[in-house]
Amino acid sequence: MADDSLVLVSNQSAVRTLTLNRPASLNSFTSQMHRELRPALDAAADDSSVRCLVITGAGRGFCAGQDLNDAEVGTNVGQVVERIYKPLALRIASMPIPVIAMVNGVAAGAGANFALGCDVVIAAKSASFIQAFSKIGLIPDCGGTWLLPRLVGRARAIALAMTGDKLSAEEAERIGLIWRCVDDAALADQTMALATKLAAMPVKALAATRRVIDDAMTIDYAAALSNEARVQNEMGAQADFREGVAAFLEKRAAKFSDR
Ligand code: T3D
Repeated sequence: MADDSLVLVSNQSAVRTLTLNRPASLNSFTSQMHRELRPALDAAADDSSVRCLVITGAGRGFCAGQDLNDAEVGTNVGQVVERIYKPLALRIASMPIPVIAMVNGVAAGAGANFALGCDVVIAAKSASFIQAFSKIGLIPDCGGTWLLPRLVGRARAIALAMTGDKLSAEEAERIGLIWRCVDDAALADQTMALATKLAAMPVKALAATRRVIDDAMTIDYAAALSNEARVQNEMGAQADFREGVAAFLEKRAAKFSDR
């Protein structure tokens, strides 16, 4: 029987994949999809057997942002952003495990910024990124105003956001908006290879790495150095650190378990 969930959940060893599942509308976000997505993200965060999360879309798109037919559109856009997109972006940024966006097709509006907020973005060559907001009289949301200038600099951030032009995945990789662009046929395998590799690593330290790098963007050099000392102190007290050092000295593969 077909699964009519709007967020499909699958597991491969320690890697969980969430697939946005409204392919006929390029997986644009509806209220119902958000009602399924948030608990699915929380469940991945809370399940200690999950050590890396992959997010992708069904069909030919990744996510076309807010569904413009959804009943909530036009009521109070600011409230939708405050109530839905802000917590969504913060949920991704606070995941205790690495999160990979596997961008299989067009990512537009909040769908683009949802992807860009993930730790690593891998896109198929046929995929594209569109800051579609300007075309409907809005500004970038779901973290776009914060992410874009940090990823590609102010000049490109403003031009991308103002024009709403489609950026190919190859160009997105070239300007540093995403980590990598790969052949369509290789997308799933290359993403799973990376996810499997990250899942076997000390994921607690990987999540802390994201945190300190994000912190460093808003504090001065001395404060960043102090932050490194503080978080390193936390990491140094974890079993993963002891295991990593022991494995190195014993010339064996490490088995990390902290989360
Ligand atoms: O409350 C709030 O709104 C605040 C939050 C805002 C956050 C946002 O995300 S605002 C930005 C919303 N997104 C957009 O404006 C993007 C709209 N979509 C497009 O511009 C194009 O669809 C794409 C450039 C993404 C892809 O173009 P293309 O030619 O490959 O596909 P298409 O034919 O336009 O779309 C295929 C179908 O998906 C089509 O349906 P149909 O005609 O086959 O029945 C199209 O209407 C539907 N679709 C695509 N995007 C959306 C959508 N339906 C509803 N909402 C969408 N965002």
